[in-house]
Amino acid sequence: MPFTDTIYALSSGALPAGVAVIRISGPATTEAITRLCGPLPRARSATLRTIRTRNGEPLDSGLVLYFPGPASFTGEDCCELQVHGGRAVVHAILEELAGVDGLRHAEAGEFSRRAFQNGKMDLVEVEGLADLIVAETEMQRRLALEHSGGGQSALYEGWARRLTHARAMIEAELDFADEDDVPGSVSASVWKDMAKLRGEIEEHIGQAGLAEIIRDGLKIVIAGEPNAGKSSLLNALAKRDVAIVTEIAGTTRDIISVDLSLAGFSVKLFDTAGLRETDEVVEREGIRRARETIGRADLVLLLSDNPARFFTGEAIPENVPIIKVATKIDRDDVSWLPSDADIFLSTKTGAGVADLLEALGSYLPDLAGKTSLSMPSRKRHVDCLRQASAALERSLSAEALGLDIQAEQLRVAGDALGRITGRVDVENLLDVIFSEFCIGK
Ligand SMILES: Nc1nc2c(ncn2[C@@H]2O[C@H](COP(=O)(O)OP(=O)(O)OP(=O)(O)O)[C@@H](O)[C@H]2O)c(=O)[nH]1
Ligand SMILES: [Mg+2]
Repeated sequence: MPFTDTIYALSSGALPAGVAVIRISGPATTEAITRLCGPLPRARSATLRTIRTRNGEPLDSGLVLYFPGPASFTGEDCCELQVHGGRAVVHAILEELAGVDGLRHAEAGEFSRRAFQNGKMDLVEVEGLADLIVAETEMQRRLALEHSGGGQSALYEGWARRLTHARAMIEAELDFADEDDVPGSVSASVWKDMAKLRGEIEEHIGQAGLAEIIRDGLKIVIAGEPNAGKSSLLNALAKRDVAIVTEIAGTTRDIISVDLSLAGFSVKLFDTAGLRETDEVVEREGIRRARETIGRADLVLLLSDNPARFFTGEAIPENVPIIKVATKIDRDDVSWLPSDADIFLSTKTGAGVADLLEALGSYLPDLAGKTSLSMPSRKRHVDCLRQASAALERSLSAEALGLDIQAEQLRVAGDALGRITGRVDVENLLDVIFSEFCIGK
């Protein structure tokens, strides 16, 4: 159903800026262009125009780009005005657009919503686009591009097509078994492919953890006894003075986190309160929060400035890897043996910090040789994939119940895949049947 409203908004970033891009989409786009910029420019080519008020007063001059629908981002008539990025300039142009009949300011995400509803993008591509806009690391960019560029959707659609094809074969066997053109026992090859498909989906689901690390970052928690040098290490890695450092044991109470980019990955580093028994109410709450954060860590850096006092208590879950870090090695009142810790560092002299970064790098996923980051990036995708896999499994194990029950589960699997992209398959099975065989000759 076409939208009646025409929407506009500033699509580029914070003002002031060298250039600002104002986007318009909807049926009254051409009217808005002619009102503000004179005769309609040639489609899809940048044209320099003066932008004027209804009284002919110039507001600015800039490039006008007109994209007639359906070959546009939203699928509707669209226009981009590239103007000078001053606050007053943009404000005046938006005011002028507000005065054109049928135009209103766009709501958040409304251009993309129209693109989805007009079939220009599917849900995975929309989500990928949102991720691409907020991507901060190289891996986040690559993952988002895989989704926004349609690579992921093509994979899911390919799987959905295989399911449809399998159902068509089964329907053929059920309905036209006595016809000569239907190869006998079609099912054997179908079930082989369905078993293979289930394996592919399961393998794909297995990549979800990696996608989570890329999207949300590897959670590294700095833990240890009070005064071990945890906050000093956070500041050293963040290269700024984020956390308070004092010689008083029990300085840090709240969880302090900083985001780092390490070898293209996002890393979230957490500084925590030193772990010890205490009656002090605020510190006790800090320690409770520290334990909670440690419980959700992907990796713990366990710090101590004394080999005899490495805290290895119950706070760290068994499956979480630990790097033991000896701190303040510049001091000569403590002597360390190589077996006492994994890394030896001093934030005062900077010694060992590079070793620690290298060690952290080895905990990042190894993507060597991976050219595409084809993996489910959201819980929503994983849920649908699990449903598809479970339905496939039910279909494969329902041999005794008959072909029609098996085919029904394949339909359920296909619908689950369709929900990921938002395009539930409504293909006519018979189309497939007739194109594969010449039944009905
Ligand atoms: N000599 C030396 N002193 C250090 C080093 N790193 C930290 N310190 C000192 O150790 C003391 C404690 O440092 P913090 O970083 O506050 O220790 P913390 O583990 O965060 O302490 P809490 O927050 O109380 O748990 C401060 O006086 C720091 O200046 C180092 O590499 N060498
Ligand atoms: Mg601290």
